[in-house]
Amino acid sequence: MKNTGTEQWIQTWKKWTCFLLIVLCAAMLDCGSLQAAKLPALKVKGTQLVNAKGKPVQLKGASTHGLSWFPEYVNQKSFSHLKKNWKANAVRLALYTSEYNGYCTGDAANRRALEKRVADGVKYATKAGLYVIIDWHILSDGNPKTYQKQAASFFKKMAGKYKNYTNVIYEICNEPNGGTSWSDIKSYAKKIVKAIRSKDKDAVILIGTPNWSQDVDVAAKSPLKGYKNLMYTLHFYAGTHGEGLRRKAKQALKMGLPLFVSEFGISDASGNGSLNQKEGKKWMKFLKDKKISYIGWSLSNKAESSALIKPSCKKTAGWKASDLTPWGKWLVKQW
Ligand code: IDC
Repeated sequence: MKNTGTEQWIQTWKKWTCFLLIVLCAAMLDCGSLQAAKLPALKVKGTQLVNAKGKPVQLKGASTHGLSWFPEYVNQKSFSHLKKNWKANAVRLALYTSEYNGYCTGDAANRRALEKRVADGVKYATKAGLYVIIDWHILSDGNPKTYQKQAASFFKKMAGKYKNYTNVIYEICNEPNGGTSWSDIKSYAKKIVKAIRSKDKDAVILIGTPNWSQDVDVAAKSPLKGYKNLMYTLHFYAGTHGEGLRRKAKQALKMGLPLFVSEFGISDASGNGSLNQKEGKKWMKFLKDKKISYIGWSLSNKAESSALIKPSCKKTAGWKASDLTPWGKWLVKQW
C-alpha cells in the first residue's frame, strides 16, 4: 500500500513519455531531413555509382529547363508525378548562370528568387523521394572560370545547407565550351570541390568535361586526385551524336573514369529538329549495359522537340500520356 503513490507516479510518467515519443516521431516524419534519410547515400566505386552495400545504382530522371524560364514546373505535384507515375528516381535543377535572368547576370533580387527556387526544388524532390541534382548551368559563359568566385560561394552555401541530405548531388559546370581546356576546367573543379568538401565530406559531385561535356576521354587522362565520390559528365543528343561519342565514353570508362549522363536528348544538339529514335535506342542499350545514370532534357512545354510536355498543355503536373510530346513518351518508357 505504501508504494501506490510511487507506482501511480511511474504509470503517469510512462504514459507521458510514450505520448511525447509519438509526438516527436510524428514531427520528425513530417520534416524534410528525415525524408531525406530515407534515400540511401550514394558513393562512387571504380567507375560505378553504388549504394552503401556497394550495389550499382542507376539514376534516371528529367532535368528542368532553366529555373528562370519555366519555374512553374518546380512544384510538389510535378516532382511526385515524376516519381510515382513516371517511375523516375532523380530530378535535375538547371540553374543557368548567364542566360535569361541567370544567377550571375541578374540582380540580387533575381539571385534570391533563384536560390528560393533551388530550395523549393530540393524540398519537393526530397518529399517525393527523388535524388536531386543542383546544376550550375554554364552555357554561353563557356569557361567555368568566368564565374568561379560566384560558383565557390554558391556551392559552399548549398553544401552547408544540405550536408545532411543523402539525396543531394552537385553538378558544378554544365557544359564548358568555346575551346575551354581540360586544365582550366580541372583548376576550376579543384576549387569548387574543395569549397563543397569544406562543408560536406561525401556528397556525389559531377564535373563537366570539355567540348559541351563530350570529351570525357580527355578528362580520363588526368582526373582530379585526392577526393572521393567524383563523377564526370557525358552529354549527348542522339540526333547529332552517335557511335563516335560512345567510343570516347568507352575509352574513358576503360581508363577508369566514372561517367554520369546528367543531360541528354534524342533531338539534335540545338534541342530541336527531328528525333532520332534509332540512335536513341543504341544509346539506351549502352547506358543500361554500363549502368550509367541518365537525365533527360527538359521538363517544360517549350515549342521545341526536346521538351517533354506538349506546348498546348498548360498543366504543370498530373500529365496524361496525351499531354506528352513524342520525346516525352519515349523517355518515360525508358524509366
Ligand atoms: C537549350 C534550351 C532552349 C534554350 C537554350 C538556351 O532547350 O530552349 O533557348 O538552351 O541557350 C544543351 C544545354 C541546354 C540546351 C540544350 C538544347 O545544356 O541548356 O537547352 N543543350 O540546346 N547542351 C546540348 C544541348
